[in-house]
Amino acid sequence: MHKVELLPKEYKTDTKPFWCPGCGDHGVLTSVYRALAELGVDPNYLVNISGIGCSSRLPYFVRSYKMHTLHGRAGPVATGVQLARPDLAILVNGGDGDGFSIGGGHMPHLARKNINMTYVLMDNRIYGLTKGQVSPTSQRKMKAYTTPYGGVEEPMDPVLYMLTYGASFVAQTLATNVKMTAHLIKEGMEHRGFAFINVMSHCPTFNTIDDAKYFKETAEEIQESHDVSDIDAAMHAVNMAHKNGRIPVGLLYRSIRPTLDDNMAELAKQVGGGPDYDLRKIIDLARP
Ligand SMILES: Cc1ncc(C[n+]2csc(CCOP(=O)(O)OP(=O)(O)O)c2C)c(N)n1
Ligand code: SF4
Repeated sequence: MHKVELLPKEYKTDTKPFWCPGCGDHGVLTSVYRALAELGVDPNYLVNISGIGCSSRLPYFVRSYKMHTLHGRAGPVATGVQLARPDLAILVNGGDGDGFSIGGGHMPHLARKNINMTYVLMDNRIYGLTKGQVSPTSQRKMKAYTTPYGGVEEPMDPVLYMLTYGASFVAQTLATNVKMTAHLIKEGMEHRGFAFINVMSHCPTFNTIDDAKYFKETAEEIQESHDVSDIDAAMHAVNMAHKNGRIPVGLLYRSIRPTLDDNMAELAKQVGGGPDYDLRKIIDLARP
């Protein structure tokens, strides 16, 4: 990673955040500034990529190269950037609808392939920017724009999915806990591999049941004795928390294995690939 020395405020852009007052996304942004400053990430070698939604506006406020892409497509776009330029630090942001509804087909493959990026999902359990429809993480009882009598489906759990998909770093935190969120984003960015951080980020405008108070009261810090290298222990911790009606927060799982760009570089080395490869050898294969 290319490093510089900057203060958190020096990662701000001239664009002032245009989220509603009290939105959890403000806390996520503060945490991103802190994490970048603590790591000393050089903004010239940082790419911040998002999908579509309130949460996906975050890159406008971060001093970096950036892409505000299409709904659900931040992951695949970021994959292209990462493979083309493995020397860049990649930070992806998006919402729960963006990541696990329309983007749900991409998520397993980012994790499975261990693409070297940090994915910070801002989970407000609702579609914010489109004015409050249920998302895949909404509680069933939530009455929202499209579910005036409450929902008819059970929610999914992003961290349990990510553990199953094979993410090499999985964590969960609260937008109101800037210290924990900044620390986990920093660790995620230091991690070589696919790092997934689910941030419970309240939406006071449209989600009245999963508010900041509810998230704070329901969060349960993962015990210090938890072994982060043990996938069974990570799944067990999430399942136990569910049983008790809690949301586990902290680092759940971390392991080291080759990333997709590592494996591609290794393969190219083995077969003698490189920019000077004699293309006539390939053309010769087609000769009768
Ligand atoms: C292909 C496509 N379908 C639908 C939309 C409309 N749309 C804009 S934002 C959004 C979802 C917002 O919810 P979420 O991703 O959870 O982010 P939040 O706004 O809550 O941060 C949708 C469906 C779109 N922009 N593109
Ligand atoms: S609608 Fe909700 S998620 Fe969007 S900016 Fe407002 S509070 Fe935040």
